[in-house]
Amino acid sequence: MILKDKIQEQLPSWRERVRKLVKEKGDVKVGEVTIAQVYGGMRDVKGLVTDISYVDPVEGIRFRGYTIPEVLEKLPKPKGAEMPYAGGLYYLFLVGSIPTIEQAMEVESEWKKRGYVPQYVFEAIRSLPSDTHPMTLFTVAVLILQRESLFSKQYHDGLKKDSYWEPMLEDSLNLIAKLPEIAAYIYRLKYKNGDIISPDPNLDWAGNFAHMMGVKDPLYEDLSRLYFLLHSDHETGNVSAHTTHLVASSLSDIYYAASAGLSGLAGPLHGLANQECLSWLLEVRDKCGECSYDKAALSQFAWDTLNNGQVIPGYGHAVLRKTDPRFTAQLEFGKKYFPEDEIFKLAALVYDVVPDVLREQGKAKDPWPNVDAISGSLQYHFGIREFDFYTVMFGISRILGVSANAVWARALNQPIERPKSLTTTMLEDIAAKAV
Ligand code: CMX
Repeated sequence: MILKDKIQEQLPSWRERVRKLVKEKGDVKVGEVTIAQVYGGMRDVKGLVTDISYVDPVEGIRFRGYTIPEVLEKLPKPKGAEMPYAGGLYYLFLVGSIPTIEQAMEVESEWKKRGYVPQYVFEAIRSLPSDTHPMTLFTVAVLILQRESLFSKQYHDGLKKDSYWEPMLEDSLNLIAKLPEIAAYIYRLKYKNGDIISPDPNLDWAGNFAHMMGVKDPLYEDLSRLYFLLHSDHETGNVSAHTTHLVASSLSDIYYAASAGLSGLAGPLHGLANQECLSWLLEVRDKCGECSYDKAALSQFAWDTLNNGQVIPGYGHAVLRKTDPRFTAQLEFGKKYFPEDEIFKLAALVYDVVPDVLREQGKAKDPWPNVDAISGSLQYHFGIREFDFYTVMFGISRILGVSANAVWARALNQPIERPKSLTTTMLEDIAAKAV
């Protein structure tokens, strides 16, 4: 299998590189940790490593060294499409180089071979109360697939440590292959009277999701490709990625680890912000009517939100200090295809207004939009108006990134994670000694 062969080729030199660095330079300091960081969510503490993506505070994300516009330009695309195959992106994540179209298609066909979703997954989804949040349904589905884990079986059969990554890769491919069908099933069950659409074997992984969602406009296939690419990976310090990494570090398999990551993604300060953001836009429209296109009225609405003690969803970031390039890529998509769409226009106008408001308020370190500020308005345009579902789409995409990281973490035998806690008294003592 192409991904396994390509990783295998690189492994000896990667293992040697890491071994040498830790053995010869293991005592070199990477940074210092302050009391504010200990109490402040470990912001900026440099304590993780990944070679798959890097978030530069000013420039934004790079996947394997490539910016978002470069990735969009260079990755192979289906005929007639403007957005790349997710299979090519996964190849880039795992192998580190831009694939040829044949290589991207090999990953796509691996997913196709592994796409069968066992009946018990659908039964479990159906057995939960009908008002269960779609993220809960999705997370449960990923978790119960754990009985399929090859890693767990092989580990208990005595698999050697150096080979742990191989069933981790198999599990990751098996899981990813099933995600579009599971997610679309949840959508159609909850919101379309259970009128389920079967996968189309002729479509790529992301295009098939669009098809199974039941959106007739062919442009939605390209939006799905774009969406899954943009939300996939953002270093390993964010909540969903870090949770997945932490759980997998105890040698839990990818089903356990990714379902834990999805639970973190479901929080309103993380992935759920995309649904909150659209609710906020619709509230603006409903309360202001025509005046929602008036910058002064919009600015006042933003101030009202802040004065109520709420955050403006979709704005701010723990690492970024400029407009998120993932926001820009979606803004350009909307501008190109439906610039006059009512909600898209509003989201674009909010971008002109909210950064100034946040700057004036002076609290948020980053007043600029993040990936969530606009993604919902694009979905809304295509008729996906059930906000609760938006984070599920983020989850499909995020599993591409976290699983690729999990494969490499296991290939490099990264150990169980266990940072050290202190008490407040200890911190006070440290502070007293420092003055
Ligand atoms: N609106 C209002 N206030 C905001 C704000 C926003 N969009 N962003 C930050 N702030 C406030 C914080 O709440 C914090 O206030 P307190 O000091 O009263 O606690 C202050 O500004 C400083 O926060 P920060 O250091 O700039 O930001 P953090 O690193 O703590 O948090 C984030 C980052 C994303 C959680 C925050 O900007 C936020 O809540 N944004 C809105 C929710 C959102 O869009 N989340 C999605 C992020 C992307 C993703 O993970 O999907």
